Amino acid sequence: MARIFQKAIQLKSTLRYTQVSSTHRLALTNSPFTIATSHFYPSRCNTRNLTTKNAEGPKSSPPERLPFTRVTKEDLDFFRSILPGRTITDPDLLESSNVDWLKSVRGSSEVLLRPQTTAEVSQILRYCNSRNLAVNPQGGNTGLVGGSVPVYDEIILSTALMNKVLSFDHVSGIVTCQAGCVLESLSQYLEERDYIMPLDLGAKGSCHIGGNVATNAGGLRLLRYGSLRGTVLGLEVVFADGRVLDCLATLRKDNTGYDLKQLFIGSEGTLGVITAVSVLCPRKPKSVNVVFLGCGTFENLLKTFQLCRGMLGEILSAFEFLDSECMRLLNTHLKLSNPISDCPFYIVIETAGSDPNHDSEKLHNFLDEAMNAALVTDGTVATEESKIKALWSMRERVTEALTHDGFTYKYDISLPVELIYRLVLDMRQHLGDRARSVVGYGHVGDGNLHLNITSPAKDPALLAAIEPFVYEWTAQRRGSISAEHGLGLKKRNYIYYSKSSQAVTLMGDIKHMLDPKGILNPYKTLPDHLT
Ligand code: FAD
Ligand code: 2HG
Ligand code: ZN
Repeated sequence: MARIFQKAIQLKSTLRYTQVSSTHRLALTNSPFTIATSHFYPSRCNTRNLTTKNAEGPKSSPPERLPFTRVTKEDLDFFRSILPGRTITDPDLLESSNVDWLKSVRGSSEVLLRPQTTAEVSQILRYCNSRNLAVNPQGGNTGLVGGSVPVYDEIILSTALMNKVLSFDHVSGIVTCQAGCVLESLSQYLEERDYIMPLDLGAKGSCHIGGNVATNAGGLRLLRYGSLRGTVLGLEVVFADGRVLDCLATLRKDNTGYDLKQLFIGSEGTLGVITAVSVLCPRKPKSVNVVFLGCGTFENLLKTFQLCRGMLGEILSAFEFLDSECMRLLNTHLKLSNPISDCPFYIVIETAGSDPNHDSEKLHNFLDEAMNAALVTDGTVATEESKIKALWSMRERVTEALTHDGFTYKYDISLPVELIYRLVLDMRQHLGDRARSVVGYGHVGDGNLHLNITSPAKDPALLAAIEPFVYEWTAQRRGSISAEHGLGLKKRNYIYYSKSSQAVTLMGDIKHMLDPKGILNPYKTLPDHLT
């Protein structure tokens, strides 16, 4: 490990090897962050694609409660009869399911259902549909757009007890499991069998595979293994009326008709409840290296990315970045110290391959080249698991650090990669000293920027300065206003910045066909006039 950098040091003295001494796991527990007393609602919208139906633009006021039935004692009796001991009505136990991870959105559900089987999910939905009771599907509740918690009194249907692995094929590496398997547990299960999940993200200790599929989560390995749209081979889904759609294929190739599972990947619980998933998993790499580098300019960071793709090729598994403002928040709020010297930008590169010598050589050649071209100014490398984790935490824990900085306005933007940091610079200039912090980090390899802006408290004037500026900036460059987190409650009315009115109308038609009463995750994903 050190050898790579020792050789590098001989070539360029500015780059040094630093020992990373400690590891940190993401704590998805209570943060001192204040819970907003009302929902967060977007205030404006571009009128670029608005039809006459919504010509006034999205409302800043909360959506009104739709006329769903309120849960009665008879309803509770029914739920208790099919889910004895798993029908939760104790307000203390319901508390954490009513509030999102960011503590920015709160619902007031009085019932949490914890089914264990697909048959139970089917019974619940058939009943709710017949009674016109609204339902909020919930996985690990780590979603960042307010989609995972009720808006009003929707019944929460949790997949927490649907956590069984159903089968694993050692030859193909295809795992089939229930939707409530926690991503990290699945990863451990697979690693014991010499495979890994194609997906990894900072919330892995809490998020469920069903929630990952429902949000089409991207994460840290998308650059290497592609999106869940490619690696999910099959799904089992329960419709709003209780019918079960069995698309739980375990085939890599199947062109018989429409690929229906794609409708549910990224549908955020609005079209059906995902109850089981089959996923194609890569082999566990025999050698993993993580490099943490410092860069003087974003231009050099992009050049490093290009060089890296060319020289590391098939062993490159992640290329992530954070700016110096993120580093400041990690230092201040989480007491994580910078493993290298201070720089405007930091890069986390991971390689994963099958031959340690071959990978070392490739990495070493790449680092030589990056230093000789003066693209990077400092760096450290890790091959040992605990040190790898410590370096990754510098990237994975930025979201957590932000929750300690104040009220956070989050933007998850997809753009041509050369433009991603320009938005951060323009936003800083646009806001002047009105924000506490304006930070940029994300998945460079995927052209995905996480722009986060904090203020001491919720600040409507600041929000009005950020939006619609951020959405217009993105739409003008044909970017996406939600690269990987989805639209949920918070972004639903901004969909027209990234999708044509024809596309949104078709989405509404599909929603109506699969869930005519609109009981599944109402007020989410689709704009108000289609929910
Ligand atoms: P939840 O939050 O419970 O739900 C999310 C949405 O999916 C909701 O609309 C819900 O109704 C729906 N849903 C959940 N389960 C089902 C189901 N079985 N059937 C139908 N609908 C369902 N996202 C990324 O894309 N990349 C990242 O790198 C990333 N990093 C994160 C890091 C942190 C620290 C945190 C807190 C979040 C991060 N996220 C990231 C956000 C992300 O969307 C998720 O964490 C994850 O995919 C959500 O899974 P979950 O089980 O928590 O779903
Ligand atoms: C990440 O990549 C997540 O770390 C979270 O997608 C991003 O908090 C965010 O803005
Ligand atoms: Zn992300």
